[in-house]
Amino acid sequence: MGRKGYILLSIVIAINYVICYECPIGWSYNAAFLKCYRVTNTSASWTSGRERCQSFGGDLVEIGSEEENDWLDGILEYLAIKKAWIGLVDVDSNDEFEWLSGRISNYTNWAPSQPDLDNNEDCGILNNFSSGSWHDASCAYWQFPAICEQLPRKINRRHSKCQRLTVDNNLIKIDCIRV
Ligand SMILES: [Ca+2]
Ligand SMILES: [Ca+2]
Ligand SMILES: [Ca+2]
Repeated sequence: MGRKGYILLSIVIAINYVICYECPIGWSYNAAFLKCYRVTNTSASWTSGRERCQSFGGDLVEIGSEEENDWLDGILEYLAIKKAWIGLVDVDSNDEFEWLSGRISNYTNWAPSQPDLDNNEDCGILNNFSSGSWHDASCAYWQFPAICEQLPRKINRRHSKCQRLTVDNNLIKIDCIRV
C-alpha cells in the first residue's frame, strides 16, 4: 500500500467504529477463523478432556478447513504435543465420525489407514506426529491433551486503537476489524 493509501485507510478507520474480538486469558485468538483456542495442559480421556474444555467455557475443537488444521498442528508442534483430542466422535460406533455439533464437514484429514474401522475407537485425535492427520482412538483408554475452542467476545470500540496481541498465550488476544 502506498503512503496515500495508508493515510486514507487510517482516516477511514479513525472515523468508524471497530469491532474487537477478544479471547479470555489463556486462549489464543485467530482472526482467520474467528475463534479462540486453548490446549489443555493435562493428558486425560476424551470425555475428561471435553469436560475440561467446557469448564473453561468452550468445547472440543471443530476443524473446518486445511488452514485451520495446519494452524492447530502448528500449535501442537510449538507445545511439543504429539497427539491431542479434537471434537470428532463416532457416537453410535458405526465408524462414521461427526463433529460434536452434529455437522459432517466436507474437509477431512484422516491418515491413510484411518479410521481403521475398530468399534473401540470412537474418538478423534489430531496427530502432530503424523503431519497433522486425524486418527481414531479409544476414547477412554488413551490419555491426551485436548484442543478446545470457543467464540471470541465481540466488543464495539469507537476508536481504532485496539491492541493486536497475538504472541504469548498468557495474554488476552485482541484483534480488530473495521465496521
Ligand atoms: Ca457414527
Ligand atoms: Ca468406531
Ligand atoms: Ca485408529
